[in-house]
Amino acid sequence: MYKLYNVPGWGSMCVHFLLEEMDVPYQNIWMTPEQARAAEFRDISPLGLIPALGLVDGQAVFESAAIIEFLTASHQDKGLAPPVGTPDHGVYLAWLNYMSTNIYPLTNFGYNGGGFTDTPEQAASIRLKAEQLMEARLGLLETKLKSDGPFMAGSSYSALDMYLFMLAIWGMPSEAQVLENFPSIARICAEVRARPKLKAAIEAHGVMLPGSYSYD
Ligand SMILES: N[C@@H](CCC(=O)N[C@@H](CS)C(=O)NCC(=O)O)C(=O)O
Repeated sequence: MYKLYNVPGWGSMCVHFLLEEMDVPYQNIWMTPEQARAAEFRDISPLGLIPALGLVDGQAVFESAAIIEFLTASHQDKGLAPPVGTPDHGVYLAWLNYMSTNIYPLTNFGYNGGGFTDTPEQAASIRLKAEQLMEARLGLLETKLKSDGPFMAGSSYSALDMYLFMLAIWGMPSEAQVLENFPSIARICAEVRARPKLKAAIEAHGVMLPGSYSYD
């Protein structure tokens, strides 16, 4: 059985949602931030980052995009990604990695400058720049959704929509601003929040109400 290393409101959200949507057996391991930062967790996730997914043979997959791709490829019958090896799958991977490498890290810069500075003044200016970049990079997704939607993978709901939902929850300066600026992203968020299979997990992360996530 998979083991999900899960911290409420952290990057394990998208994996938690996907596992619930796929309805595959897994053990949910709730962790505190302190447990995630403890030295022992680095045996599972080398940088001590959440999410991580324990596998049946004792190995672990880390990096959110790798976990999402691994799960959707391992359970293709669940239909939460285009079939592996098709052109649509290539495009799916491109957008998954676009979000994990170009948008997710910006959220880290929202906290104390993401570890790139020790001074509060510099952290504030890093945060401001991260907000501007997030606006532009989410804006690109909004444009894509308008031309190739209604979902991130085109005509079908997929793991990408759950990933985008997580990023919107973390939106800077706020989720409310993201939902107001980007109506197609807002529509995706509303659809993910309304998925019956996800209700319990979304509530467990405390993000059912738009704007309930806080960086503080
Ligand atoms: N590139 C990683 C980023 C993961 C990441 O930054 N996770 C944050 C939580 S959202 C974390 O574990 N931070 C550790 C900490 O705050 O100590 C991924 O996509 O999985």
